[in-house]
Amino acid sequence: MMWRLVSCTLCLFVSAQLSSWSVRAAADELDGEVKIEVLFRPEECSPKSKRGDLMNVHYDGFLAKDGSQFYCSRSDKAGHPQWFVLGVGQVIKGLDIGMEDMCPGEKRKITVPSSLAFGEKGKDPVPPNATVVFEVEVYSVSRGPRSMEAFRKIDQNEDKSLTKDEVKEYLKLEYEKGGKPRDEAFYEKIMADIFRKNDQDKDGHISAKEYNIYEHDEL
Ligand SMILES: *[C@@H]1O[C@H](CO)[C@@H](O)[C@H](O)[C@H]1NC(C)=O
Ligand SMILES: [Ca+2]
Ligand SMILES: [Ca+2]
Repeated sequence: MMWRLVSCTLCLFVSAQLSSWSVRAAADELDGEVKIEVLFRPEECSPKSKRGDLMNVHYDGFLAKDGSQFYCSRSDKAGHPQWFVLGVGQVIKGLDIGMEDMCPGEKRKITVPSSLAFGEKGKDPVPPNATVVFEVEVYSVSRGPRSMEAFRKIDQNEDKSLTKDEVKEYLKLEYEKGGKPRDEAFYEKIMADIFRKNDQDKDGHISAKEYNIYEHDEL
């Protein structure tokens, strides 16, 4: 396939930047729609992703106009798939929309108008007003963590603050419930990602406020 021929080594972006690209479209710039093409869907397609789910995904980003690649998670962070919470602005709006209802193993090509991607200004090396195309492959979809119900479940000592131990314990339970227990290194990786994205004041705890920062997004 054409897209695949573009080498991953051309990637210029790091994931820390990607997760901070929370481009929110104003109502008056919703002129384009996200186009979704399913490239592969497993026969047994569940669970299906919804807002608030923790996703583990590989994604490559290309400019629609010439197919050049500007992001590739496979060459970033030693090629580990990326973790993010769906639907809360941790990725561009177009991916939050385009990755709903996906199951592990599913692959999609998602075409995103600039208004739901990097906007009129662009974000180097993405030029202004650029339509972008993402190829995504989902590795896992797990419930939460971002709901008040989940928060209370994770917060075992009920002090309205989540420690790393509490979050890890919760993740382990979730993965064991799903019949897929993982090794310590796996959990450490997720934890690092979760705390980097959510522990805004870097005090080693996720407060209810930090956790619930996207409450207005109707999760
Ligand atoms: C981007 O699009 C806006 C709205 O159509 C337009 O005003 C602006 O000039 C464009 N910018 C560039 C660099 O093409
Ligand atoms: Ca606690
Ligand atoms: Ca904190």
